[in-house]
Amino acid sequence: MTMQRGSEERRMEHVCVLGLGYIGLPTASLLATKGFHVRGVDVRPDVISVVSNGELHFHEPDLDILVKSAVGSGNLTVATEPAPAEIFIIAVPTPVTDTHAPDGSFIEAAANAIAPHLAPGNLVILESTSPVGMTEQVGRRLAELRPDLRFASRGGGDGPGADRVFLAHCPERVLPGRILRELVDNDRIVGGVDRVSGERAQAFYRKFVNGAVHVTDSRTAELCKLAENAYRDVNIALANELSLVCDRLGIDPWGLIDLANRHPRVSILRPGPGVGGHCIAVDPWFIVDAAPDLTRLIRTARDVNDEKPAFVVRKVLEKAERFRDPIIACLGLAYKADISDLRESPALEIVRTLASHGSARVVVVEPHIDALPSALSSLGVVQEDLGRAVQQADIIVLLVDHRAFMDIDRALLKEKVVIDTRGTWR
Ligand code: SAJ
Repeated sequence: MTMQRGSEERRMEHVCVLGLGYIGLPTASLLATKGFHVRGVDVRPDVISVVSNGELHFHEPDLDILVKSAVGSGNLTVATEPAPAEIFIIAVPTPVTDTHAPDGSFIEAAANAIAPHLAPGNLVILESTSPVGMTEQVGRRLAELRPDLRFASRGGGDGPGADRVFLAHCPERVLPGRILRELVDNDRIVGGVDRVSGERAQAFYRKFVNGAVHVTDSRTAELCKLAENAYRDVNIALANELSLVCDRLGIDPWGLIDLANRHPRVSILRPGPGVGGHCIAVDPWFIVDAAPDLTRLIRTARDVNDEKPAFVVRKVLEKAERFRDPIIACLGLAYKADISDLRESPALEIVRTLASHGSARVVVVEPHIDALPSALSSLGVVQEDLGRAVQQADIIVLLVDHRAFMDIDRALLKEKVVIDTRGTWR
């Protein structure tokens, strides 16, 4: 018995991680430093070449050190193709289509890629945020491609037998900017397609997670992740809606919310220029898509948050009317503070709309990126350092509360029109 458990543990040591992005790369690197042999896979050769040199293709605090040590130890190797392993982790993007339906094509491509390498007893874990039912769909796809194997299925045989391929959903929950800490410390939700799949996935996560690992079924785990992000979106929508009311009534929204939050059962988030990133601005749509007739609140929250950038643009243009050839300095492009990620960024949308309006010269300060995206440079937007941008600007729009903008000498702002969308300089 002991022998058997010992050999099982040894077999569990090879992990193949599909997708070396914000979740896959930290996960693969962490596992490699925790005694697993990890194959990291990405379809982009440029990502493979950067990571194989122990470097990063995006910014995340301290991740460079972890990746270097994982690659340097030889426990993390990277390639564009998967290899046989005991555990496969799928961590690829799940965007929404133009009609706000979930796009599972990257997950399907990952399933297609691992299918030839699967063997009885393997565990396939879907970490990508997924619409309800996706983990089972991955199982069905794999079963089509590998009719020679048995796959765990809901309501299927629940015996302990190691002869089938196990399937679980374990949604990632880490906050960009704090990924390494949260990867280890956060509780995890593990949803098995059947009971044994859940237990196997739980045993795996317990090897490197300090938080509790809660087991449920795959559909509950899928909806749980979506519910977490929808909760945050709805809360931010309340803050953003209050900020519009405050603007009309001449009240400081951040001060108001600070006071309201002194109530022991009130915890309103912060209003801002809108909600960005690849998670909160996207995932609530998966719930709406699953039950459009039941999700008025979630949908409205999405609309409220999506309309906030246009409100900011109107405010800026109103102020710009006072000047003949105004220069607008926009501080920050990322979707939130102290990161370089521009995905779904409201700041980017605001800068693009202001620049396309054509009535002002727009300069941008974004300390976390080297070059502006072509969507902005093609409109004549230029990047400046903070000092020069502030000095030449008539209007300063603070879009992201990067630490770099906090300690600006307030005297420099005195003669300027300042629009602070984050309440940073209050
Ligand atoms: N934002 C506000 N006001 C706030 C908080 C955030 O306007 O008070 C804005 C941010 O500026 C940003 C957007 O919301 O544009 C989203 O930022 P975020 O920090 O709330 O969340 P994400 O998208 O970076 O990460 C979220 C996290 N989910 C939750 O906190 C419930 C993270 O734990 C998830 O792992 C991640 O989504 C994901 O990958 O799903």
